[in-house]
Amino acid sequence: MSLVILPLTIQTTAALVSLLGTLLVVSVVVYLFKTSSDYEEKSSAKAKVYRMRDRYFLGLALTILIVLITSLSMLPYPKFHKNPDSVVTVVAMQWLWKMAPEAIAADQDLVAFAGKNEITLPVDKLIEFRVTSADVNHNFAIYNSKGTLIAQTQAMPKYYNNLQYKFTEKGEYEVLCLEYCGMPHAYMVAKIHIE
Ligand SMILES: [Cu+2]
Repeated sequence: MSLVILPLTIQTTAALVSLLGTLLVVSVVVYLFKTSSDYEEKSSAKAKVYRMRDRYFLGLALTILIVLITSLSMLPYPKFHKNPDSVVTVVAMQWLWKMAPEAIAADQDLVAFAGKNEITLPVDKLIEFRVTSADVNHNFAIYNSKGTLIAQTQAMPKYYNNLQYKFTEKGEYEVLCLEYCGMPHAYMVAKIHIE
């Protein structure tokens, strides 16, 4: 039998930490009950466990609160939202992308919108993608030439998500849909050329 060693990603670390935490709690409870022989000791052990549980709960609540407050200030909006150098409208629909280097009117018919699935944009300029959908939920995801996801946002009907991104390298980028939207979902591909 060979031992499977999982790579230490954030997920496996989190799983390991919760497993160790659970084992710790279980062993303390088992120890307390094993070492208490008569009823009197059992009820005092029970009180001890309850006290521990209260402290554990308070500690956990405090940790979550601190992490929440700290991480909220790290959210990328609207603090980092700047005036873009150019605006690109992106309309997703089953099963294609339409992109055009202009902002569109709120009442414009999205199905008739004359965008293309290929666009050329300048390097080192702040681009704002205004992403929406003409039908169901899609996800506008930009991949670099190495196949690494570099930016993404949800494409939702009747709503615009503004995604700002500055391409620092020239080359070919690929847009894929990251929200399953029907059988040909995987063929929803567009190209961004950065010059
Ligand atoms: Cu899709």
